Parts: sequence; C-alpha cells; structure tokens
Amino acid sequence: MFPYFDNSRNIKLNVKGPARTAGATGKLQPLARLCHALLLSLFIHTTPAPGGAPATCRFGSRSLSTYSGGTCLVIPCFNEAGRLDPLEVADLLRSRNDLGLLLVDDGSTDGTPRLFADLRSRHPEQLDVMRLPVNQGKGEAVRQGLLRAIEGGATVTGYADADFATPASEILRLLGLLQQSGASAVFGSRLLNPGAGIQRSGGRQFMGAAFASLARRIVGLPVADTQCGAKWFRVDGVLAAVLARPFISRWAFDVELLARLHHTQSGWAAEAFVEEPLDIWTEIPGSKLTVSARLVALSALLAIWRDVRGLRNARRRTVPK
Ligand SMILES: Nc1nc2c(ncn2[C@@H]2O[C@H](COP(=O)(O)OP(=O)(O)O)[C@@H](O)[C@H]2O)c(=O)[nH]1
Ligand SMILES: [Mg+2]
Repeated sequence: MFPYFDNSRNIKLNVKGPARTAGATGKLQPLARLCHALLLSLFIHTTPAPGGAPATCRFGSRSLSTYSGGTCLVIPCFNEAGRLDPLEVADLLRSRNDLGLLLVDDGSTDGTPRLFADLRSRHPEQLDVMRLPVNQGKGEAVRQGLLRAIEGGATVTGYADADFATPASEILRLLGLLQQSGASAVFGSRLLNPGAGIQRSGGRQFMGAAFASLARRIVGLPVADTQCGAKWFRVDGVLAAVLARPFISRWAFDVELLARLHHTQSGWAAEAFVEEPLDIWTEIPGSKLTVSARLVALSALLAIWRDVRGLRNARRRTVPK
C-alpha cells in the first residue's frame, strides 16, 4: 500500500513563537507562566500567518507520494513513546489492510523516533512516518500530515490521537460511516448523547462543553464537540485549499478546520458534516493539554472568529445578488 522510495526532501516551514519560547517559560511560576502564555497568544493570534525564521523540515527517507486512491490516517505525536500502543496500531492495521497510517513526529525528544522506526519495520506496507524537526504543535503536525496524505493521492484522510482515547474500533466505525454515506466529514463526539462508554473527568467534560458552545458559534454548524481527536474527511479541492494556510491555534485548530471547510469559497454544505456520538472514549492520563494551554486555546477563539468572519465576508462579496 505504501511503495516507498527515497526522497529525503527539504520543506520550508515557519516556526511559530510558542515552540521556541517553551523553554524560556519553563522557569516561570505558574501564574506568571499563564500570563505570559495569554499575552503570547494575543500576539500570535493577531498575526495572520505564523512568523519567525523558516526552519528546514526533513521528512523520512520514505514517502507516501505514490500512495493513491486509499485511506490515510494521520496520528500527530509529541513525545508519545510511553503512550502510543504498538498493539493498538497493529489492531488498527490488521482490521483494514487498505488503511495507511502516517505517524507525524512533532519534534519529539523522547524515544518516539525509535518507536516509530520499530513500528515501520513491523508494518512496512501500511505505515509511514514523517518528522518535523522542531515541535510546532498538534495543529501544524496534523496539517502537515493531511497535506502529505493528499499529496500522496489519498482519497480519504483523517486524524486521531496517539493515546487512542478514541479506540481503533471507533476510528474504524467512523471511517465506515464516511464511506457508506455521502458525507464529506465524519467526526466523533463525546458530548452529543454521551453514554456510559465516555470516560471523561467531570472538570474536562465541563470545560469541553463550555469551549464547545463558543466554538459552535464560530463554526456556524450545529456541532456539539469540535475537539474530539478523531475525524475523517473525503479529499477534494476544498480540503486541500483550506489546509494550504497554517492554523492560528495549536489546539483549537479543529474549530478553524471545520469553519474553513464550511465558510470558504465553494465550501462544504452543513449536511456534508456528520457528527457521530462515540460509543467508547476513554480519557488517557498524560495529556499535554495543560490548564494554561486550555486558556490559550480559549483565547485563540477570538482570533479564529475574526478570521472566519473574513472568510464569510469574502464569500458574501462574491455571491451574485
Ligand atoms: N504534534 C503535536 N501533537 C501534540 C502536541 N501535543 C500533543 N500532541 C498530540 O495531540 C494528541 C492529543 O494529545 P493529548 O495530550 O492526549 O491531549 P488531550 O487528549 O486533548 O488532552 C496526541 O496525539 C499528542 O501526541 C504537540 O505539541 N504537537
Ligand atoms: Mg488525550
């Protein structure tokens, strides 16, 4: 499924501020760190495109470029040596031998590269890896991975979290729904009709619901849970076009992605989005989404709202009266 060839390529990427300032903020006290993060986010979120010096991004020696007509799941990973379960990966790939998995190592500093090399040797036909040399955040890792899948010819692509909070069985169920329906996007939901299978702490459920109610207004779709990590998309020109521009936020990028898909020129109609209640979702310890990162994501919504308003206005201007 993944006929590899040697194409170590250099791709220019912009390095966003937070990645480079993470070390500096590490020494600050929690309150100071929070203020710093909020100020930083305000600065970043009012900047239309990520600035900073371009960095060189070297992909692995193999690529998905000749992968065509298939399904490619992207898993963004930052320091996931302890959480990415090889058994879950094997389960996923065994269940669907037409499925490709693209693991994106977002500048990990732990044993993730070694784990990836091991996984790649175990699943040479279905698994590939891509490495971003500097940590850029989940949103950028997902964006780079999806673009890579599209460039390689995937007709369906999507992403899921490395901790398999959404288990392989549910990821595949969502994929089946997309393939059986005429939908362009199918994504999991922990908030729509949450049953006993959704294991999430009360605090996170509450914050998630509060975030979701704001996000829903920005996206302009009746979506209950924009932030669930499991999403599938049918590849077309709209998806490729909206991914061309970096996201504003490292964590609230799902909101941006859905909003762009809906509001961009010739964007997807509301009916093309299907939110499916998950039967199983389990909060896995070791989340990297700290309280301050959550607040930063929340503050990013203002900048995202402005950005989406720009898209809506641009579309309105081109619609014939
Ligand atoms: N690429 C990238 N992925 C990240 C980063 N932080 C977290 N992730 C990935 O995002 C996914 C969800 O992360 P997690 O910490 O479990 O967040 P939560 O489940 O939303 O609390 C995992 O696949 C992580 O490896 C990051 O800085 N960069
Ligand atoms: Mg998680």
